[in-house]
Amino acid sequence: MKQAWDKESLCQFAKAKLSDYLFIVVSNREPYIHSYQGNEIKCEAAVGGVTTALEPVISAIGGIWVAHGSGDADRATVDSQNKLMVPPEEPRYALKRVWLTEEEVNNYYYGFSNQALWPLCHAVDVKPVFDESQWDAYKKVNEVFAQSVLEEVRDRKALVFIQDYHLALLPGLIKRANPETTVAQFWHIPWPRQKAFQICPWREEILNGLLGNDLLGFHTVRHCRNFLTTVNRTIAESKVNYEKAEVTIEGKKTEIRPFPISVDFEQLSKEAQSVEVKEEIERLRKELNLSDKFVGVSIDRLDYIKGIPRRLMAIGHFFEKCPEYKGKTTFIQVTVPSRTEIPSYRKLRENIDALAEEINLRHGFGDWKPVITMVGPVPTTTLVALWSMTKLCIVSSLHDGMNLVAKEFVASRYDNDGILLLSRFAGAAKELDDALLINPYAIDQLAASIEEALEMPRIERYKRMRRKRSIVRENNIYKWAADIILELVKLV
Ligand code: ADQ
Repeated sequence: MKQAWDKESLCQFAKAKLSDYLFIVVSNREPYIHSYQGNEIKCEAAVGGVTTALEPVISAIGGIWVAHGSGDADRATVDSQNKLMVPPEEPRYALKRVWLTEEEVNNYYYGFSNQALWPLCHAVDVKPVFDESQWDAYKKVNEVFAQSVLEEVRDRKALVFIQDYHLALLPGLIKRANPETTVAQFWHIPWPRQKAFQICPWREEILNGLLGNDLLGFHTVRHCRNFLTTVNRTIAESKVNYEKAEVTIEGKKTEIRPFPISVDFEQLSKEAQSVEVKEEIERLRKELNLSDKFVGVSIDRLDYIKGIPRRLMAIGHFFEKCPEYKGKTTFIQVTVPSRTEIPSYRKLRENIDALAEEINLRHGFGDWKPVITMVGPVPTTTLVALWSMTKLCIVSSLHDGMNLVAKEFVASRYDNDGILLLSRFAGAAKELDDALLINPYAIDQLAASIEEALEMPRIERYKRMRRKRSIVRENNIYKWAADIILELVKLV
C-alpha cells in the first residue's frame, strides 16, 4: 500500500520547501477566537478542514495568519500590531487580526459574500442579490485585508495563501502593490457555468481580482473548466490555454488547478474505535430510544444548498412506499445553524422543522419517531458516534463544492460497513463514485435509493466501503496541502 501523507510528513515537506519564505495565510474566519465568559476570557479553536491542513504547515515553518477578529475579547488579547502568538498551548505562529465594523460585516459578509457570491456560485433555488452598497463594502474590506498583508510583506520573499470567496479581490490588490509576492488562493465553493456567472454586474472586477493569483485552486476539474471558460468569454485581453489550464493577461500567468479537499482520515478512523465513541453510541441509543433500530443519519450546516427539505420529503415517501420499515428505522437529522441574519436561512429552519413534524405526525406511532432532529454544534465524538452507528448516511446537496461530511463518514467506518447516499452534484461524488449516487431533486428516486441501501447485501456494502476508504485514506487532508505546496514551489 502506498504511504499516505500525514501530519508529520507534511510538516517535514513544508519545512524543506517553504522555510525561505514568509508564509502568510489569509481567511475571513480566524483559527482562534477569544470571547468573554463573565470576567474570564475563553479561547476557542476553529475546527474544519482548512485549519486541520494549514495549522501544521504554518506551525512547522512559522508565519502569519491574517483573519477577521470577530470575538468580543479579540481586541483585548492582541498586541499593538494586532497580533498574538498561537496555538495557545504551544505558540508557533502569529495570528494577525483585521478589524471590521458591524456595518462592514453586515454588508461584506452577510451581504455580498453570502447573498450575492454564495448563491451565484451554487445552482440552487435561491437567487443572488446584487446590491451596490454591499459590493462597496466588499471592495473596502478586501482593501483592509490587503493593507494588513502588505504591511507584513514589505520587501520580504513571501508566499500568501488566501482562502475562499470572501476575498476575491485580495490577490489583485496584493499583486498590483507587490508583484514579487507569490499569491495563491483556494476557492472552497463551486465555480458556476459561464452563463450563470454573467448575471453578476461586477464580474470583470471579480475575475481580475482572482487573476492576481499565481495559483488558483478549486475542488474539481469541472470547476476549473468553468472558471477558464468564464474568463475566456468575459475578459477580452485574456489568453486562456485549456490544455495547460492557465490564463495569461499582459504576460502575467495564473495556473488553475484542482485540489480536492479532504479530512484527517487516520484521526477519524482512530477516533471511531475509541472507548469514548463506543460509550457515546450507547448513550445515544438509550437517550433517543433507538434500541436495535436501523438508523439513517444526515449532518449538515443549515444551508439551502444542502437539500434538507427535499431529503425529508424523500424520507416521507420512503415510509409510504415501504411501511414495513415503520417502527424499525429512524432518521437522525443534525443541523448546525449558520448565517441566521439572512432571511432565507431563517425560513429554511422553519421549513425543516415543519416537514419533520409533519412526517412524524403522519407516520410515527407509540414512542417511535421516524425523524429525530438535533440542532446546534455537536462535539466530534457525537458526530463520529452517529456515523459509526448508522446503516446509511445521506448527503443530498443540491450543489456543493466538495462536502466533507461524505468523507468524514467514510473515514469513521473502520468496520467497512455503512452506505453513503451521495448527491451527484457534490464535488465528493467525483472521487466517491462507489457511493449510491443520487439526484437530490428526484424525490421518488431518492426514496427508492434509501430502500436499496437498507436492502443492500452485506458483501456489497463492504466492497463499496473498502474502495471508498482506500480513496479517502490516500487523498487525505494532508495530501491536499502537500499538493498545493508542491505546485506553489514550482512557481517561486
Ligand atoms: P460547508 O458548506 O460548511 O463547507 P461541508 O464540507 O459539509 O460544508 O463541511 C461542514 C463541516 O461542518 C463538516 O466538517 C461537518 O462535520 C461539520 N458539521 C456539520 N454539522 C455539524 C454540527 N451540528 N456540529 C458540528 N460540526 C458540524 C464549504 C463548502 C464545501 C466544502 C468545504 C471545504 O460549501 O463544499 O467541502 O467548504 O472546502
